[in-house]
Amino acid sequence: MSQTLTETPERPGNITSVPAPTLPEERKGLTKKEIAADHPTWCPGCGDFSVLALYFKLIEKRKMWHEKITTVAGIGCSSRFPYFVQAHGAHFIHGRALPFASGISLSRPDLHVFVFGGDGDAFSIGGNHFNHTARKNVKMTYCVMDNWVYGLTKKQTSPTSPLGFKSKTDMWGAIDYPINPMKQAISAGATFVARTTHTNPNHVLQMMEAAMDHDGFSFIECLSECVEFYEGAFDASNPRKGGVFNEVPKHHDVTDEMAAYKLAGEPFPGYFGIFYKSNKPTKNAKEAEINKSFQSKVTGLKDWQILQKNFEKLK
Ligand SMILES: Cc1ncc(C[n+]2csc(CCOP(=O)(O)OP(=O)(O)O)c2C)c(N)n1
Ligand code: SF4
Ligand SMILES: [Mg+2]
Repeated sequence: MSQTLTETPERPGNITSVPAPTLPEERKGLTKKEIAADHPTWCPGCGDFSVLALYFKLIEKRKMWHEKITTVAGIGCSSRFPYFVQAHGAHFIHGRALPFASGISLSRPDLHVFVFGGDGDAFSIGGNHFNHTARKNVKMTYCVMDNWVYGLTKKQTSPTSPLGFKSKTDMWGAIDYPINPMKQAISAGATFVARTTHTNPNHVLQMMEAAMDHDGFSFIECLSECVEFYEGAFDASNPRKGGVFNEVPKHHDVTDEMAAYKLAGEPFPGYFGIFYKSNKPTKNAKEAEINKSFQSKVTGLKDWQILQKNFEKLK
């Protein structure tokens, strides 16, 4: 990978007039030591540790640099993620990580935008943002660490909690039908939809790499056990606990939306791997096209100046 600081696109203000520091063309990738920030405050044994460790591995393996990645999250145990990454990022508002990340992705196409969060953050309070970011095909990778419960607020029913789950909000057992994250992602229009589990590190890394390489909105449902409030939830998917880890069948056609939807409907533990992948133009590419065509009409203006002119016209 040949990244240089000077690749940063032009932005408002005088930022681009500052000469870029002289750096060697090729730099060494970051080590885990350089990318790991604070000591994670999760409970010992929480599945989220594994997802974080694999994110570090991804950054190390793909030789990504601090200024080329951004890590965004909402609120929740899983959403503490950016605190523990020594790089740019934001621990944002509950359920609002995706619109925030969309802004970054659209204005800084040179960055890899990663969003991490929980099932509550993604599918309850952030449910609408999930659908709209997926349908707009904004380029980013969204990894939902699904533990089937609200962990941070100490055990409420989440939209993925199964029927009968006893929690502080459903003392007699959950009565609302759970959503199926994979079906939701496919039907919302996500162009990359995959499923993995924290107990299979190689598989998590494989899915993260494939998602990152996808040009579009890539979604990963990563099962991540909450040992405090839903211990054993995913044992049936863990061979070390007597369960089964079934990979997506080799003959599955990832471009077949109906086949992906059918795969998503298999009862737990279901399948793990890439369910769906399609190549549709991203919102990023479409907006860049609009900017290009306007720039040819108003020579010398920057993207933000075109935007300003358009706002003035609306007055
Ligand atoms: C607007 C708003 N409503 C509610 C909350 C309280 N709250 C914080 S995290 C959370 C749910 C977290 O669950 P999930 O997203 O599944 O993350 P987990 O902790 O399980 O990783 C809730 C309801 C909040 N912070 N902000
Ligand atoms: S409460 Fe659950 S999700 Fe939160 S850190 Fe503890 S084990 Fe992890
Ligand atoms: Mg949760």
